[in-house]
Amino acid sequence: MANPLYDTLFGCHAGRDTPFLHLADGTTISHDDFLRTTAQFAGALRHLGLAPGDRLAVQIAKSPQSLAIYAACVQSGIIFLPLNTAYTANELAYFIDNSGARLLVCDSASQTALSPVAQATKTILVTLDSDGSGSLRDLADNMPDSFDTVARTSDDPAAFLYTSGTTGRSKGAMLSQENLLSNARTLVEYWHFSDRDVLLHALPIFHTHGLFVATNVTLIAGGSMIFLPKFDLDQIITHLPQATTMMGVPTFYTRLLNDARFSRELTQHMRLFISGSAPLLAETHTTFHDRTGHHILERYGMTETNMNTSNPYDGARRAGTVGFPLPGVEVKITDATTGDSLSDGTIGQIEVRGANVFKGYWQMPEKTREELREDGFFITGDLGLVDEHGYLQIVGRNKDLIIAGGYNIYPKEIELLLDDQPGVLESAVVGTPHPDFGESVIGFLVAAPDATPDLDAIARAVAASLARFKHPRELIILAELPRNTMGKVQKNILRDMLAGDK
Ligand code: MLC
Ligand code: AMP
Repeated sequence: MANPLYDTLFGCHAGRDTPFLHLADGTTISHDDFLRTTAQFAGALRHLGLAPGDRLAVQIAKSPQSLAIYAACVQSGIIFLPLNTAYTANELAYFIDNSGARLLVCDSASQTALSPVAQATKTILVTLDSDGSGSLRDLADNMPDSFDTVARTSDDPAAFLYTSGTTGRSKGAMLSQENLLSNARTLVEYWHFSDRDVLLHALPIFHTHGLFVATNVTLIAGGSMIFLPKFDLDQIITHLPQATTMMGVPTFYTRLLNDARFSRELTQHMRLFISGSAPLLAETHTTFHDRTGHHILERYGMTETNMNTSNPYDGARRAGTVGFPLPGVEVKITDATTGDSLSDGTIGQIEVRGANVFKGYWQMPEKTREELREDGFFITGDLGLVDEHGYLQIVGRNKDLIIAGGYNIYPKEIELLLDDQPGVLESAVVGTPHPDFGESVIGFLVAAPDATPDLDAIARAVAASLARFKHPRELIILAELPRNTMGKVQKNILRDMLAGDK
């Protein structure tokens, strides 16, 4: 094949007038219409001077057009770099600079804020709004609705997804065509997807879950998606009767369970509910089954690896577990110090290997070496064990990470900013249980000698710099941070303090 990812996801649908996207307003976009739009965008990107291997960054609202930009990148060999719409201009500056993106596509509302970033990095800036208008669309309108697909090999990079690290510096995970393709093919089979499936899609498309799992799986299966701009309870309830499957983060399921309209009748026709990106409480799994008769299928993945393990489609879906290694994926539990494999039932670090595992971090060979072993095993940073039934259980993390509503938040990034604020000597950021988001962010501060930190001013500084979902929901001043004999901050004590407050 000339371009395996394009041919398998998109090209094979050429000429099909079957529905691909069902929109909230009742209109439908066919596979063929979607491909024509894709070709026009690919033409526009070439017209702007982008060549295969260039990076294209997008920070735009979810829409059929924004999905077509992804397809256009695949068709023209451009590396797709989607960014969370909540990121501030300050956060974006780093991603653009680090990736060397040639083009940035943004909403017209953020054009003024992002112009200086684009100028400083010599990046071309174009707009595309959720209603489909914008300077990129204007350009695309003048392009032919067919495009000669650029040849690529399976090893060529298809996307960079940025993921933060324990040092506070984000790393661009390089995902090849093969990484994406092998995983999506496996998932189609494992979860029994077919062209009869209609996936209720309310996830963002700037992360692995909404883009590479939900979208790629639907495309390979030849099915369609009810493509909602975001998670909205009323919209989900309205559209569920037309869907056969849904994928979501645990917050989706707890919110649905909190709504009396979410009943057995409403979900009776559904084939499958899938959860991932954060731990699904065993209690949510059980309550969901009691209410609907469905066992949510929980799976485990990450940005660097796509999906690693999954509960079975036909066998028992066990609450509190993430199931078995997917076909073609090896999972082992190792001792964090020696790297030796541990026996079943013993907690250790989770390592994975397979065609799904990424190629490394963009221009960070040392970081890559720290996490990706020479033999191909990737050290996930998650801690787990294989239980007596052979199912993988994730029991904790070896990395300092908070997951809120399926978004990863690295405390270090927030601590570095808090430490810089006037009147602050040092800080520590921890996650605390939250009924809706799973976890939420709390900041602890120690005042500099004879200083009184201005908490309002600090909150304003945080707001200017970091996406809203990373903001500490509370800032607490302490006389000192609890430390062990090695001088390491004992975050477990801080978390216990918060638990004691309740
Ligand atoms: C929004 N807010 C959040 C938040 N999302 N706060 C913490 N964590 C989040 N995830 C804040 C907003 O800033 C706002 O704050 C308030 O909550 C309400 O905002 P909203 O826009 O109305 O929120 P809502 O639309 O309800 O979004 C919540 C959500 C959304 C859970 C539906 O975050 C979501 O779709 N999450 C999915 C993330 C995802 O796809 N992760 C996959 C990563 S891939 P205020 O105070 O201003 O009101 C991965 C690999 C794998 O992990 O295995 O899949
Ligand atoms: P990300 O970097 O956003 O891809 O997040 C990946 C992380 O999400 C993993 O390393 C896990 O810590 C977590 N994760 C994903 N799926 C699950 C799950 N089903 N249960 C628990 N944690 C999960």
